[in-house]
Amino acid sequence: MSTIDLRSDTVTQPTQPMLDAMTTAPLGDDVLGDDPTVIQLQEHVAKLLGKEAACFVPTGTMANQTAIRAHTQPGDEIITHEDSHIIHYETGAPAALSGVMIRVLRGERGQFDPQDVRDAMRSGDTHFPSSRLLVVENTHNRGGGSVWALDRLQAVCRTGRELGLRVHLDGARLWNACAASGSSPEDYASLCDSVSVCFSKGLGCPVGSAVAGDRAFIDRVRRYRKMFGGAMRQSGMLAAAALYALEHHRDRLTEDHTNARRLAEKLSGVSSVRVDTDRIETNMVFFALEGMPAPEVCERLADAGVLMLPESSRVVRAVTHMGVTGAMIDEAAEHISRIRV
Ligand code: TLP
Repeated sequence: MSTIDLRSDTVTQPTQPMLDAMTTAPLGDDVLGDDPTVIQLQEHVAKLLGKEAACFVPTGTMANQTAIRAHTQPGDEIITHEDSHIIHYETGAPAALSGVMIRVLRGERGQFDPQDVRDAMRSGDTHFPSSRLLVVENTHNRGGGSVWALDRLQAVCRTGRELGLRVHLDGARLWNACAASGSSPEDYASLCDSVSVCFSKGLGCPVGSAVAGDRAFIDRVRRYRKMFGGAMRQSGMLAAAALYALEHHRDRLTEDHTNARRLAEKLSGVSSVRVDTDRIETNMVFFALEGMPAPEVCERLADAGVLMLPESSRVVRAVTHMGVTGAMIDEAAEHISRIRV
């Protein structure tokens, strides 16, 4: 039985040309600062995001957590949406690694307005933690892969900065946001002090993320990368995959978005399925099957070779990526339509 894996866009396998780029890349020792391919990637990413410098790290989690550590002091407070990845999927790391509190904002699809940020700011009263960092996420994972409109994000970030906050963008899927909105990575990054991006999601690399920001900030990130155990040696092999993907795999992200829409449209014709096709902005589809908990839907689908993950007790998440074709989407939709409650 062949498998259709829609659990995440992290499941992709490297292509042969990507592997060729990895095995022929010139290597050094990145802890000693002389891996030429890592240096090339960091310079390229910094330029792409319009920042002074960038630091290559193994994962999106480490990108976010080194950034949080570099922006804050223990006891500080982060302001972010209640559905943020840094809250739900990073093992409590802001508390464990940076000793910070998190104050959450509510809002549709992972987004909020300048007034929400103003309302969450602490005054300088001695009782309170210090509001230090605003974290935004684009695309927003638990928001269903939603894309921030540039002007809304601009208003939110401007307000945060006027209030004296630093602003970090979790851009694990910034490439998808750009493919969907037509805005450039630099358009979004220019609104923020720091940005994390991933190469191991829609871009199809086996490993790798980066943090970008000003030079002094990136020097601190590099130090925390070492502290958190993420400084690697001949990591040019991994950086080569990222350089390859940035050049060859960004333009094709719209195919993933088309496939997500195709899945949602097929499912909207199935009477037992609840799906909002208007909410498909990038490569994620959230849907529910009436009368069946999401874990059971996923189990039934797995028996048919279709893999998805429960997003909550009722909602299932399907994510499209490089390894998924339109025919696979049709087959997955067919299996979902055959589930009987
Ligand atoms: N997201 C993963 C899981 O952790 C949920 C996924 O399958 O979607 N920021 C955002 C917005 C992310 O979606 C992710 C990964 C990360 C950070 C962390 O990246 P990694 O997995 O490389 O640590």
